[in-house]
Amino acid sequence: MERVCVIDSHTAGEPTRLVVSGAPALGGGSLRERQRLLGEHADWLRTSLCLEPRASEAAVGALLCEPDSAANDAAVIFFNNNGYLGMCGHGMIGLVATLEYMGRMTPGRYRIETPVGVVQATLHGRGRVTVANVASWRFRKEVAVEVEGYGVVTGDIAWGGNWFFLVDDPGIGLRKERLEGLAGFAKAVRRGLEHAGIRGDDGGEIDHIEVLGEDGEGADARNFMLCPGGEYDRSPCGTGLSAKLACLYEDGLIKPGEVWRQAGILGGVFEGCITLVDGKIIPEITGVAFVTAETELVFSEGDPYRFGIC
Ligand code: PYC
Repeated sequence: MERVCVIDSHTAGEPTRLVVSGAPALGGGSLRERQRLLGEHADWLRTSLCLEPRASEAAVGALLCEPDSAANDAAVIFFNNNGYLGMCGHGMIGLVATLEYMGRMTPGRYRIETPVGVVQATLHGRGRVTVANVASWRFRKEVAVEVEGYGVVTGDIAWGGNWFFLVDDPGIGLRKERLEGLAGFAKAVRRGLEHAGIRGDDGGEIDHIEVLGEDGEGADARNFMLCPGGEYDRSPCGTGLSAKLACLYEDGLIKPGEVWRQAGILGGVFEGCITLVDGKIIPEITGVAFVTAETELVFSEGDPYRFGIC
């Protein structure tokens, strides 16, 4: 087994682990095809990077790839402890900040492919990045779902590069001291959605649950985000903020260009606004990432957990 080198960063506390060497060859197919090959034939990369004993289960892995189109600068596949992501906002900020750290990007604007579309990332310098995300929209408003222990709960279903169910805090308290209660509620909501067969408009699973409320510390709102693998997002979640911005715009609560400051459960803030392009909502998310480690993963012969505790 080859050694794999990674560079770690965090964006508002949420880790991103960029593979810089040792990744398996995925051939020259489309990015979606390469994502499929990675999942089917080389999932060891994801499990080794994102699971114990090498990682915190909150880690999002990023594999930098050649773009499908010469019009784009790069392509990336994101993955986590559970599987593969369409897009990842904090991860995109982490990727660009890491490429700056490596001397491979200087301030400017870059077009980066993801399996769900092209995003534009603007590196401002010193790890500060604005991501103009894929088009985002609200699919359904005020969807009622039966949630065990909470009765009927209503929320919106929106796309921000992943599928989200956005629901108000039922009174648990959006504070990190309440993580257990928030996670319990969000997991119950997810089970309720699954049980009721409620999905996104493409039949996609709604695998991110965003619990929202007031911030109380100066931001416009605070969230708790349950990720697909049962972990919570330490950051305000870029794709979740995109989904929220789409809902705010559709409710007439923000105008194009108006800044919305979204705090995550640890208090880190992303700034977001929207622009309209051909009538579509394009969220722009700004945050900062910091590089934390350069690591070489070793796959020791005989180690039963060399590909992670699966
Ligand atoms: O920032 O979009 C995001 C994200 C998705 C999952 C974890 N972070």
